[in-house]
Amino acid sequence: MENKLIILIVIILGAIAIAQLVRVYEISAKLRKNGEHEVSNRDNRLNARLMLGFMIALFIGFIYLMTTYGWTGRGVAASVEGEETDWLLNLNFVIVIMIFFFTNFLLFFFTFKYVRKPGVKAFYYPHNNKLEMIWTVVPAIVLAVIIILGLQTWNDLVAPTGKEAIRVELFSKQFDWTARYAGQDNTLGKYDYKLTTDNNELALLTSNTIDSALNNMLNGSNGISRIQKLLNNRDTIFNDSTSNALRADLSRKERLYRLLAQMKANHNKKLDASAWDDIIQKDTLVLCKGQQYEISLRAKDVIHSAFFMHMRAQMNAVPGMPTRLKFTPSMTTEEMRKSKNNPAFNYTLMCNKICGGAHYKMKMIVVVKDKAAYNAWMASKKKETFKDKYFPAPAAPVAAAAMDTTMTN
Ligand SMILES: [Cu+2]
Repeated sequence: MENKLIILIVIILGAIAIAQLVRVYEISAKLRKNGEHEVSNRDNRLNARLMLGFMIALFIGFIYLMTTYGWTGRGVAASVEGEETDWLLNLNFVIVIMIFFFTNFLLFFFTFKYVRKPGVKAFYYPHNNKLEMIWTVVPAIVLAVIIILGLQTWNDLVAPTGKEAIRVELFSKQFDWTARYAGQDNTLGKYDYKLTTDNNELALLTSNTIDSALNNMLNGSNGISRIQKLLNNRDTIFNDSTSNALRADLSRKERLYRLLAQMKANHNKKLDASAWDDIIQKDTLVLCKGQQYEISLRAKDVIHSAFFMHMRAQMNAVPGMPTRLKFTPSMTTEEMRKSKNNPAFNYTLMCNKICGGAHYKMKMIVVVKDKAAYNAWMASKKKETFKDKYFPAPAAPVAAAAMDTTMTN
């Protein structure tokens, strides 16, 4: 606090000092009886040389930063697709840096070279078609090349993956990620938000989860039966706002109940298997080197964005709008640790959309293993499928908190 005050005072005093200096200069110019617009030859030449000096300092500083912080400061890409993206970004950097040097050289060198000289009149040169043509056509071509290459890379990145890609879903909510592997059949089970219950956080769609959601809606602690009972109880008198709220809640739940009943009627039991074998994984996302992944993104509440910085992959997770991204890890965590000379390094998945108060800590550790280690890890998860986790639960999985989360969606 005190530091800030001192800094503020210094800034204010500095501004006053500059204003005073300008005043002094103006008065002294008046005393010398020439206007301040008449700059002496000596001043002009000094300024011209300073321009040149500034240019050299700017270029040296730029090159120093580029070499110290490593070209673009990104480090190596950790995915096959990321290398492509990096190549494109590097190309853009090369173009931008060339233009940076060229235009700044012209700006400062010309101010130096064409400094005002006594007796020399400025050359009047209003128009040149050829020049106009050059500085229109050349940037147009360069931009076209950048855009076409960019579109190609983008199309590659969002093109559907083949069967060999492993399907993983990332479920995002304030403020964490949950990964769901497609399991043995490599097909992600379907889901519907209305099926959200305590032991089915990802709202996966199976015959059992529909039954359980129906049961919950009817007999849950805040279910339809209880609200009806409350409203019909003649011993209790509610004020208007309470009874209106109860009635609104009841009609919403009845509507949801009808939708769930419809879902049950239309449900194809054959779909159950694709959901049962899914593996739900919190905290750590484990991936296999050299294996392509198709990552589907889902958001429960607000827009999040899955950002795999080292894989150069990012995609928004939007409520109600399925999105996906794909990449193939090309370096294991161990290899990256060695290359960075940092034994504590870990890949991370971070949320890159400011999604609320704890956005900054919405992340997941990503571990890339080689094939053997990955397969061993997968094998260890075999008994942790959605089915394994769902069925040890009590037969009627109704919990007080479940109702609330279901209903506020
Ligand atoms: Cu987020």
